[in-house]
Amino acid sequence: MPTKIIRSKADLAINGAPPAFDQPLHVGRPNIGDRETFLQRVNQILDNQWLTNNGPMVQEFEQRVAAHLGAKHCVAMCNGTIALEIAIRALRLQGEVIVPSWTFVATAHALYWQGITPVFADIDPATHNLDPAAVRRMITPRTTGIIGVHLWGRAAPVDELQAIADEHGLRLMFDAAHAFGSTYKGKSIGRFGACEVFSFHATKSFNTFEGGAITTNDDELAETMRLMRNFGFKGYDNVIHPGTNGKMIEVCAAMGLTNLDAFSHIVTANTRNYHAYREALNGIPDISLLSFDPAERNSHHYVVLEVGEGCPVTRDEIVATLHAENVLARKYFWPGSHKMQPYRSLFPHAGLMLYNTQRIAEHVVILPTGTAIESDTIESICSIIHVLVSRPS
Ligand code: T4K
Repeated sequence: MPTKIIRSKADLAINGAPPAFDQPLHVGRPNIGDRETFLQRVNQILDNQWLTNNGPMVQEFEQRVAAHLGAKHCVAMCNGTIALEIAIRALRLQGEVIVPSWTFVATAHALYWQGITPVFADIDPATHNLDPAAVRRMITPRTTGIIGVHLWGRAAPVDELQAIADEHGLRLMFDAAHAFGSTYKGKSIGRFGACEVFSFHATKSFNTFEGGAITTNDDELAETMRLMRNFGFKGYDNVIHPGTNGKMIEVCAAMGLTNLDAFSHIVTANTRNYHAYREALNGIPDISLLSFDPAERNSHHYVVLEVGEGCPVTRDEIVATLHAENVLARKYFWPGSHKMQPYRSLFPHAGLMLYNTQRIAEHVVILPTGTAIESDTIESICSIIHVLVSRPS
């Protein structure tokens, strides 16, 4: 609940007034489904005495997620980053792989961690997703694959990227960490490329505490990834493949099953919040919410505000003002992966090819959303921004 009404600049905490919120308002408070149902499932796990290693909850979770997304296989994992690493290995990527810089740094790290060079391609400023023409420019004889990211839950240009991959004999996979519940041309994300990788981290609209999954329609690939996530074991004492420990535990699957039951409610709350922000921010010069194709589904997990050059205040002034009010807006994914280590040192000139990425990185703010955010909270956040950009009275 906001603690004050903000009518003038004197009411802003950055100017000495008390903050609008007693408690920090985070961008990604976890969405939690029915607590009783979750606790019943946890009791079941304890009664079963089966806590991990492909237990019954994980198997049920995989079946339900695969059915939900219309994918043939879902291989549940301990988190999205390990899932990316396993997918990258299973596809035998090596040398150079083209990725956006404008994503969470895990996309690039999952490659670099395995001795593969992430080559950053620029984005389309209208969608924040990979620009196919930029991808073409980054292909070299060492390129083996492309990882498209469905940023903010909007599908990457799947068909165009697939055409480039086919033309050059490259593998294509997707980082779908933001895209659970999203569609591309009306079909659920989770069925495209060689495979797609989800994150079910606590802050995602659909969470399993920590967790992730790879979905694919390729039987052989699914089998390889199942081996890889469990040290390469095929039955007792029989290791037939190199592997790691990427297993999802039973409690995480229980959380996932419970949140899957609640998923439509979560999406409804996020969509309502998105429209409330849109309406309340209307009329501010050169401030806009990133818009999405209404014909496609999106869980509106992120509320992405773009602060243009024509806005009377900068993005950083907005962030500082909101933080003073206890609204912990984030600058995801500033400054871009190419400016984070080790990439900044390895590729100091990468920015020359990343004009749109660098520009967007200076202008984006992510605002709080999720089931815990009420409409009066959104009104209060937006009134802070309105007052900040208003001329002195
Ligand atoms: N690819 C992409 C495109 C991704 O976005 C991500 C993860 C991955 C791959 C890798 O998937 P995972 O390996 O994570 O499954 C967060 C998340 O840790 C990360 O999962 C997510 N993307 C990224 C976008 O955001 P931080 O460093 O911003 O997290 P943190 O701790 O600052 O939390 C974010 C907000 O949520 C804060 O305002 C606090 C609040 N919060 C957080 C947690 C953990 C809560 O209210 N409760 C909680 O339990 O990275």
